Amino acid sequence: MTIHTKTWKRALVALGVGAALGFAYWKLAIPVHRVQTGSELIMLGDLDGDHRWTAQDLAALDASIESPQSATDSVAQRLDINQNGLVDAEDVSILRALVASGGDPYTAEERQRAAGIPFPRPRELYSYVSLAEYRPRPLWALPYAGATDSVLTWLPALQPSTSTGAYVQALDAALYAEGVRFDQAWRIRQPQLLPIEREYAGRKIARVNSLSHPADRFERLLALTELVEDAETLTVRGQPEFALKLLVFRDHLREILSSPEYAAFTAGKQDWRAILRLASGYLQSDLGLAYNFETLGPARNLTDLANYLDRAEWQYYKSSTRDEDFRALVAYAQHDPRYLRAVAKTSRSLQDRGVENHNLPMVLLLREALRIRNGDKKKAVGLLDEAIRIPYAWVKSIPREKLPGSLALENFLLPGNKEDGSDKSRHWNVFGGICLYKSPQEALDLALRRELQDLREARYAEPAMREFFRDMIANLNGMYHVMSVNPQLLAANARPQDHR
Ligand SMILES: [Ca+2]
Ligand SMILES: [Ca+2]
Ligand SMILES: [Ca+2]
Repeated sequence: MTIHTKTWKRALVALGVGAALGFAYWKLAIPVHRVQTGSELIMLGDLDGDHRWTAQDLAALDASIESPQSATDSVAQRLDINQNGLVDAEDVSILRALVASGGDPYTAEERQRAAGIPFPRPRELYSYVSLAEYRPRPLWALPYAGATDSVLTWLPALQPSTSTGAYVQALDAALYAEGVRFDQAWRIRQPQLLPIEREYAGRKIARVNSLSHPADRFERLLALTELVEDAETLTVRGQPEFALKLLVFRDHLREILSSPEYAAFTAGKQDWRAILRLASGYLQSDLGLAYNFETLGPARNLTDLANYLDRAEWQYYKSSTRDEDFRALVAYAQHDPRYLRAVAKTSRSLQDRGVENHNLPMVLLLREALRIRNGDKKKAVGLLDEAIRIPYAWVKSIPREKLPGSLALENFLLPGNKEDGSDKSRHWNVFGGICLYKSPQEALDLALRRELQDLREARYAEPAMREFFRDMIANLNGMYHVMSVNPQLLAANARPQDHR
């Protein structure tokens, strides 16, 4: 070995060691490379985003006060200056003080101190917000001019909240914000409703108003949330009449479950054929369809609902779902306060015969899926179908008897009662999807054949009969909602508003 080669070898080793040390230094000692920051700094109260507090911000505030729901989520977040989850009177007085001091937080602080009012330190007017986490919109808690003549008779008596500390306070704050939200949507939609929509809405509003017992707050909030979703997203205008008739048929299926004939069937005094004849009678009278359940055959390929769809098209819409779409939907389902309240409405086993608890959370999930997939219904249905299949292994790690009394068994995030699996949610979505890919008539036919097959396999026993009706109710809800939902409805109908 020559000296020359040795030198080369030493140099190489030195270079290697140097590179390793350099890499280690870069990796360990320079923090900026070690932590990925997933947050941004926002300037609270800067509603127009020009990094100053000026009269422009007050103008944006006034526009929000005029029409609270019209403010974007981002503006609502920056309006919550005291960061208590509410857009409240204190936020407004802080912003006014800042603007009155020429946008100088030090001057504002000095003046407020002199007047004996605690004021945020300038540094407190900035906040880091995580980009990865779901951030709920702060609740509206400022006086609302429309309250005085609202169809919600109890709204004027409800004071805007100042705190969400206690459970009851949180419910009241949510009720007030949801009430304001409904009132605004109602004023836009109400003049253009079709007679049948007006009748449904009238019944629901009467129910919300009647839930006046203090212990009924939760019920009232959910009934109100349902009304908000109806007013903001549902219309049968321009749709086949068939869609609305599906709701009438659904209501009749609920009636069958609570009928004397059904009670007689449960007691073993009535034949299963008689019960199914009640259902085929309503199919005839509500929808003009002739069905004989005693001779109705199964649909082909019953094992997988996706077989009913154009496979290539269905796969395209499902596989175009990106990982961040899933993450966004799951984050919503885990953290959105409206969804969490809706999905928390469950019953003990066998206590929700009419499947009243299931629909609202599905409506909210579909709306969020539509938002994530830019309003494309087929993509939204594909995203939901994939998401519903995500197994939540940790649910299985909790002993069954220790789980809350009621939840959709395999999937904590999904709605349903203790007896309901994720199937109801999947069918709600997929039969809705079939309405889009094929037609509501074909979706109904497939649903009937599918559920009848389950019933036949169980030899028409009562529990299977009950599930036949309950599954059909969930399917019909999905079909109606997937067809009728239009999240752009308010924007399309909005006109300059007058609250008085
Ligand atoms: Ca500004
Ligand atoms: Ca606040
Ligand atoms: Ca079934």
